[in-house]
Amino acid sequence: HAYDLTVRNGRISTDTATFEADIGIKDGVIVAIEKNLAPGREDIDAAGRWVLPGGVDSHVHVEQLSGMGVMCADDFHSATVSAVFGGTTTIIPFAAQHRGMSIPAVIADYAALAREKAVIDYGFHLILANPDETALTVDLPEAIRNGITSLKVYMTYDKLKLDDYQLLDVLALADREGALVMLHAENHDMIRWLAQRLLERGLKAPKFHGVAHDPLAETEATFRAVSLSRLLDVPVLIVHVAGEETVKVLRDARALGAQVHAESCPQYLFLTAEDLDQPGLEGAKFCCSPPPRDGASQEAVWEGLKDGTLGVFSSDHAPYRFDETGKLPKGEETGFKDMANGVPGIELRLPLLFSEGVMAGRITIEQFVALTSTNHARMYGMAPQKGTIAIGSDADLALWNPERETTVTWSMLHDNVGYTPYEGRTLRGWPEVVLSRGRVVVKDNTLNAERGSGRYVARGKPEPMQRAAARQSRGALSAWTKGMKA
Ligand code: DUC
Ligand code: ZN
Ligand code: ZN
Ligand code: ZN
Repeated sequence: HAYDLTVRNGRISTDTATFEADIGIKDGVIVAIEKNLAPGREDIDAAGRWVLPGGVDSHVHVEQLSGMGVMCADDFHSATVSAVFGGTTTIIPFAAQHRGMSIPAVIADYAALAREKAVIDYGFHLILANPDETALTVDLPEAIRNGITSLKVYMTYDKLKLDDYQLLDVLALADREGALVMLHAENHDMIRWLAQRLLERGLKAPKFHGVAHDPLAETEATFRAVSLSRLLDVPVLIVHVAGEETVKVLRDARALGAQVHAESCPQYLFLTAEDLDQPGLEGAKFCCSPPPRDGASQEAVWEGLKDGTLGVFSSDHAPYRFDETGKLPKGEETGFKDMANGVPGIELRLPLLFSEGVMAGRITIEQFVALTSTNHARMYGMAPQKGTIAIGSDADLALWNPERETTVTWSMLHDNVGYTPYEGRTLRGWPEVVLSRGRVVVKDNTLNAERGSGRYVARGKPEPMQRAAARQSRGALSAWTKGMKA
């Protein structure tokens, strides 16, 4: 047989086109896309199914300690199993430095955990908490050479926050080495000041998390991040965009020619601040940072996803159990300042957007592919190996049944969190068969993949950094600033 496997008679979509064809797979790679292929050693009939590139989730937290010292509920096994049941075939979790930890040791630790447990392919971003001389001159260049070509930095959280001077150091380094900087943009002192006033008044219920993290804290920090990026003409990516005004700031910045990219997540389309306002501590299940906002912000995020202001749609899966090991470290006494920030979403990211985006007519199927897969691969240096259906690309495919209706309940999911913020919603469309490098990993609601069968993907230069190099040779910066960046 010319093919190990064929996927026949499906309706294929990429980020730019939809067509009917068969797909031939050999040694885990797509080697043919045309009608009436010869049979393979095995054949899957995809008639009536939509054949899409497997999702790439470029923002997930796995086996990570939060800034507050709470351990994620998902390890590299449960997280990747949950991902693949939801149609995602590649994840980029974080290797998270906390202050005092050596960067090479952090990366080695996460790499060992993933190597042993992951069932789908993965890369890593580095979370950088301590941009000291060794980090900037030795450790980061080495990590970037090893395929960790993006790093996340924080503008808030006592234990992670970098000041603007440090952020400029990191941007200059990323520019030199060809890595993309991801920013958690919230104004630390605005949040701290508001939280202090709330706590002094005894207001500690989960809903006050949304009050302390005022939308302006996100908007201000985003504008500042944009300005730092423009000062040095270095690309940035703002993660987990929540608010209407923030989307406007980003759109205006892009219109000015700023190299500003941005991400949003399901929680900002499908949840609001009102979800945090519930009896007792129940609202903690919807607590993430930035918090979900209101209907106008949900609309703004939809618009941003449609017009390209928000280029990647990730889960920001941050799995904390609803007990003393996670969201409620102090039991009944837990206040909004004690709750781990983050919600699960690795399995439902694609089904939610498919149902409420594609089936509801808000976005096209090609936009869905771009937002959930192709744009991530390009943004983070994995294209064209990941994120598309093309000859030579990995055979990472999801076969969607567009008509299947599913009412979400946590017990059908495969994470370790114990709840889902999307309980009870009915979704249209589901990825019933999922392939990772030509292996049929999910079929008939059953997993077929060994622990550790996922592979590390050493990532190349992110596309924004490739474009930045070309643009700087055109001299967008003054000679003075250019010299200072070097
Ligand atoms: N930032 C994240 O990226 N995820 C969860 C919480 C946070 O602050
Ligand atoms: Zn497991
Ligand atoms: Zn963040
Ligand atoms: Zn996150």
